[in-house]
Amino acid sequence: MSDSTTKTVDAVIVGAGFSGMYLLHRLREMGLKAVVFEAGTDVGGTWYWNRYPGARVDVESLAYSYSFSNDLEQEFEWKERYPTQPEILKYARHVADRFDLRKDIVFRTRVTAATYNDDSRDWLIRTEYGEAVTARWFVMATGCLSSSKMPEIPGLAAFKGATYHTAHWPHEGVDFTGQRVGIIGTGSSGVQSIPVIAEQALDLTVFQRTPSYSLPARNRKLRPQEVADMKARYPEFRQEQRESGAGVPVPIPTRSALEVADAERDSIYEQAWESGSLVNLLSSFTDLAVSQDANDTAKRWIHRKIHEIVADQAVADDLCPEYPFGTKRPCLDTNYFETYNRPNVHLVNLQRTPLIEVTEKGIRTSEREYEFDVIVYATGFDAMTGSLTNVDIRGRDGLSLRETWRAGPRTYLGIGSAGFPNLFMITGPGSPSVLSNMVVSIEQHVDFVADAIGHLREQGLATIEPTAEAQDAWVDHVNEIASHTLYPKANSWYMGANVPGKPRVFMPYAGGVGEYRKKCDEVAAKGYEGFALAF
Ligand code: NA7
Repeated sequence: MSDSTTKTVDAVIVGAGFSGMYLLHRLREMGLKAVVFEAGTDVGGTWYWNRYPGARVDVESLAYSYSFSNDLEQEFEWKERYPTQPEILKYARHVADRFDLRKDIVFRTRVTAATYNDDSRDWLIRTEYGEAVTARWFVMATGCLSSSKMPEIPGLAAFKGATYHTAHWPHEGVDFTGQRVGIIGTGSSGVQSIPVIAEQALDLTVFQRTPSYSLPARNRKLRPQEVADMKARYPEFRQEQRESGAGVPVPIPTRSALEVADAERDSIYEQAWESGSLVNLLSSFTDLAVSQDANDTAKRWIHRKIHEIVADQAVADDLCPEYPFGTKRPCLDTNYFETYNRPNVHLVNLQRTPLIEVTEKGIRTSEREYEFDVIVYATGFDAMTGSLTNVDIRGRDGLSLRETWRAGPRTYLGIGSAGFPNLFMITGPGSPSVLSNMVVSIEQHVDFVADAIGHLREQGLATIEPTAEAQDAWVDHVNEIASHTLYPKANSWYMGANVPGKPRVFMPYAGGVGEYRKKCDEVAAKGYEGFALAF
């Protein structure tokens, strides 16, 4: 229930990452009063929290940036091909300053609950401090990788040394000099941080449950001419991004991996490997994502590369993934596999010797106890749904989002969920989200949501909510597309498989950014078809 002390705004946005910032800007331009709640002390979202050594984005800076302001595009000077976390954070802060966003962002404040009131058609949003705000529009701009996850092993609190999670890295950094370090996790955060930690630490032991496919980033300083060229053709490039499969324009493959001779196939993989672009490798052929035989060619080729780089062939064997290439998020690295040639780096294959517990002194596997000064958890996230279900969201008649999604997330377009009027998700499950350049998908969702709100206001309408039929059809469509791919074959966070007890459902939409945008545009053009709009 709201009371006289409850503040009222038009929109409450949760999260001041790339989504929340742009949405705040859009809504303000439309004349709405919006407030953003952000748990961190600054903007940046994922790039605020993930400060671990070596953290970088795996999409090129000139493509991983907002397109909504030509002035912003022209004035910001990216320094590196794949920017570091500090550079991306600098960009986010620049955007916040440039568009004067901070005045409507409440930092250090976590939203804990949100309840829809069917009479007033408003949401009542509560923060951890008991503060309450009512708003007609409630937007979860909480990101796909923001609810971090510790491993499910006994004794986590027993360890007497220092403990860090890559997603909650201390702002002042960590000095590993002279330290014996253990790291659990070899996803992107592990793959990026392991080479950097290894250079400093006395000794680094990597605990690997599943190996990652990883490609050398071939990062470098941007050349002034390429920056100038891109700035000159940004409008055209942005359009290509929007129409592409993953928000990164690449030539569309025309041939199956199985219809070319071995030597030619190898040379195509080699070129992609040398280019330092994941999308190039993923789109080498038409069928890597759908045919096991085609995918096996890429898998075998990458295995060969790993065996060429890693001197100890038994270690190389352990570093070779068995699941199909691309079905878990592949990584982009700098000297990852090379790091295993260092004498101070050791790999523990948890598939052979599983983790048993964390002890006072370190980590015990089924084989032995390892002693450390520091343990780093690079154990990832309760991805895509965690940050949504962590807030106690109650829709019509007290319907709980957490309960409704117990068997897996159900959305229409990854934007809304039936039973939750005026609740929007930015890059929610059921949208291309994590299978794409996030900034491209974020801008598309923010524009969709802002336009929908504008449409409702123009028409004097109060609520928008997916119909159950449209939602069921969309969920079926998302599943249908996934079922034609190899994605379900891996135990990935796309499938919820990294969180014990989480339902195994392929969460992102694998139909591609361009196709998805067309669908959303059609929905909007037909007066928000599939949504019920009401006075
Ligand atoms: P990821 O990719 O989810 O990686 C987490 C890693 O931690 C992965 O290797 C996991 O093994 C491992 N893990 C998680 N829980 C455990 C337990 N209980 N025991 C042993 N090992 C465990 O998260 P990241 O932060 O690296 O990257 C997230 C995304 O950020 C990335 O995909 C990019 O999009 C950017 P598993 O594979 O589950 O067997």
